[in-house]
Amino acid sequence: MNISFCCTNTPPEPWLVGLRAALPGAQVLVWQPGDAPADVAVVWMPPQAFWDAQPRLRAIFNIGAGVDALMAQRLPRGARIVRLDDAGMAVQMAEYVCHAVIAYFREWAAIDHDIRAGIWRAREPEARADWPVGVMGLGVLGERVARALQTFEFPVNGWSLSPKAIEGVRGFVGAEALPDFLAQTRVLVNLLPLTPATENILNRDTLSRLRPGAFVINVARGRHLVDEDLLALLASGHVAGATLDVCRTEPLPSDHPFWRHPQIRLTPHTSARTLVVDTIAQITRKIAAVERGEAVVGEVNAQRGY
Ligand code: OXD
Repeated sequence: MNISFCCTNTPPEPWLVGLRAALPGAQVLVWQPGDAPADVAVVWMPPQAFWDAQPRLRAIFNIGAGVDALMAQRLPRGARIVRLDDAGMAVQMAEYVCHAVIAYFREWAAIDHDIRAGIWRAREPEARADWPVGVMGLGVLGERVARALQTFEFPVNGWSLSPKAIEGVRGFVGAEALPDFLAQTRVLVNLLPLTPATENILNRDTLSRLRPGAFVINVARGRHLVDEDLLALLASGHVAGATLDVCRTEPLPSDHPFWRHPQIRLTPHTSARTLVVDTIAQITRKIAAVERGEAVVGEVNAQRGY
């Protein structure tokens, strides 16, 4: 079996070493133009030229959770497309989101501000019932986040495109349930896949429906959020703060207002990193399943877009 590795912004060495050790019968190469076509591709944002040189791929493994960039390309027909599912990302996502929610709930920014000003002042505890967290997108990562938030006893609601039952999480399904879901949300956590149906879903209309003084945590894709609408709602006070791990353009252009906005906390797309060892173990298992013609978790439905 020939495996071609074509991952932008990813040092290839640990991947080659790991894949060769896990699949000793396979030839694993970093793709170069002119290479013979491969049977399996391991990719992250490859150029279109890569796909155009792959007439016989059986499977494509995306080493990230989101496949929106792939879905925008012309892919070889007949190849099964598989995204990472968990592989050590879900726990990272849960810790990132819980950290952000708790920082808002416990008013850490205001406490820091007081301490720097030499003020020793404890804040009155707020009722958790007034802090319902709404998780948009209940895939592997969303479900783990929803469960983790429950351990801190926040009321957790979930919104998804298809029904998803998670114990203790009140589920809202589909477009008609969205206004109701938003109206009950104090902290909005976005973990949706990016598709034409979800692009710009965080906009003036939807964000205005959140409870006053809401917080927004976007850990999915920058193109879910209309930047100017968030800025307007922060200015009006309807949204009190935002934690953004993703931006429409990454790295964020240096003149973008998000960089220096006092109510925005930015991180450089770091909420859940791909872990090489866990990912290789998962890809190895899934290659074996694909070769046996079995179903694999995380297989992308190209029609649906995720
Ligand atoms: C992603 C990832 O899909 O980092 O954004 O895995």
